[in-house]
Amino acid sequence: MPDAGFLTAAEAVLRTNDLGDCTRPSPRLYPHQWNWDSAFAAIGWAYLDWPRAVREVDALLAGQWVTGMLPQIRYRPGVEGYSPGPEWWPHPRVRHPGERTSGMSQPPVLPSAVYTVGLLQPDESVRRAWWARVYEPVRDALLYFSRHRTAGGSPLVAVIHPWESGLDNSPRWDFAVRKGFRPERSYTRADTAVVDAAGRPRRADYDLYFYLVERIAAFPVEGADAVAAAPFAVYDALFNAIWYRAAVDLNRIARLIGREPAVADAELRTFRDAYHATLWNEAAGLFRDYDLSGGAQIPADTCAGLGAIWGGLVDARRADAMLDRYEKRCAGCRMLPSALPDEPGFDPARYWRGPAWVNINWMVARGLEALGLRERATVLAAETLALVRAGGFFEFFHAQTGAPLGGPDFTWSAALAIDLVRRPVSFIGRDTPA
Ligand code: 2M8
Repeated sequence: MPDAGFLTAAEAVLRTNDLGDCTRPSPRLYPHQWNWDSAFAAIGWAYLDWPRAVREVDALLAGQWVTGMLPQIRYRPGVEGYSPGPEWWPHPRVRHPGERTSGMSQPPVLPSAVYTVGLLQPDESVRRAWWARVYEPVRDALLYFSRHRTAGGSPLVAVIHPWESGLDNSPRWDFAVRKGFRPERSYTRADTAVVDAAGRPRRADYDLYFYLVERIAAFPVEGADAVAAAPFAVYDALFNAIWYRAAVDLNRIARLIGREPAVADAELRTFRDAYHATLWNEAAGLFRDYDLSGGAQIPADTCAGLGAIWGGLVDARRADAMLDRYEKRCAGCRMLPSALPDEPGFDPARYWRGPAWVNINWMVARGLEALGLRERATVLAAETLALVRAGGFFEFFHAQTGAPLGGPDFTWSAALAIDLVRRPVSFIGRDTPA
């Protein structure tokens, strides 16, 4: 498909999912507003209709909690067909009464998205005024994690539900599924009525998900003691890399609007040191996740280990070597499989256990670009666009055949494809405002 037709098709996906102020991830599968999906959506909207990108961010912030937490899901009133619905979260501590949300968060992509969306506004005064308006709530959302989700003196942020990681059924979380937790109440799944169950998490995964929902709804996991005692508490390598990149991007905004840095340089250095000391695995040549209850790294290699490239937590040499090694281990795969085929638990067609995802590719490609690894970034961006051009704007793609899988008309697949076409990776430097 030539670019014009491709961009028109991508725009049609965003318009299909446009609910006025927010964009649902996919028509029937995900009918509410999701946190990192909306951040990616805002980047796509910024090319089509800049004020609409601003509305996307405002809608996401409308669900913010008094603690600063930005929820994983902001429920749309009266919309059914997703489980768990708002009835599983009876006491959302929202800033704006009447908002219904879930009680956990998701990877903090928003600050980086706000930075990018701002840069796509050509009028500097409009850009700066918008950044100044959203700066504080966006900063609160990021700092929520340092204030409430750390333990044992480490600055790394603990994720307390697989859904918070965004990579729900990643083989990294199998150790927790194996513990056999089950919720007290029975639950009904809605997802497998909409898409093929072979591409979704299994029943045992969902038992863990609902068990944790019940727990978190009853006792929020906030503060060092609660984090340390939580049934699921991990330092996710991708989530923490996204946090770091978000802090750096927020500091860039702060500088451009004349505010103090959101996170001081010394704190960033401490965070970076802890990230390397806790999560680097020399034998794998990759970062791994860390289980707080087991007090050890989780022995599973996945795309999350490449998150440091997006985060800017590694230099070009290290990034090059990490990717080289990753690619060698997935011969015969379409890039980037979300889990490695030589690992137990790999499944080329099941959600976050193998298939390639546009958002992961996009983050790694943009990270490579920022490190000056333009050739690698260009190859990955081209592979990503090739998957979408051939298969359509689906949720994910079979790790080996590239066949489109999961939900159709998927928002972030379209939004980030627009970004890759409109701002090719080779144009590094163009995003730096004068
Ligand atoms: C998936 O997660 C939701 C729960 O949050 C689900 O399976 O119902 C994940 O892929 C997540 O990363 C994504 O944000 C969400 C909506 O696209 O779907």
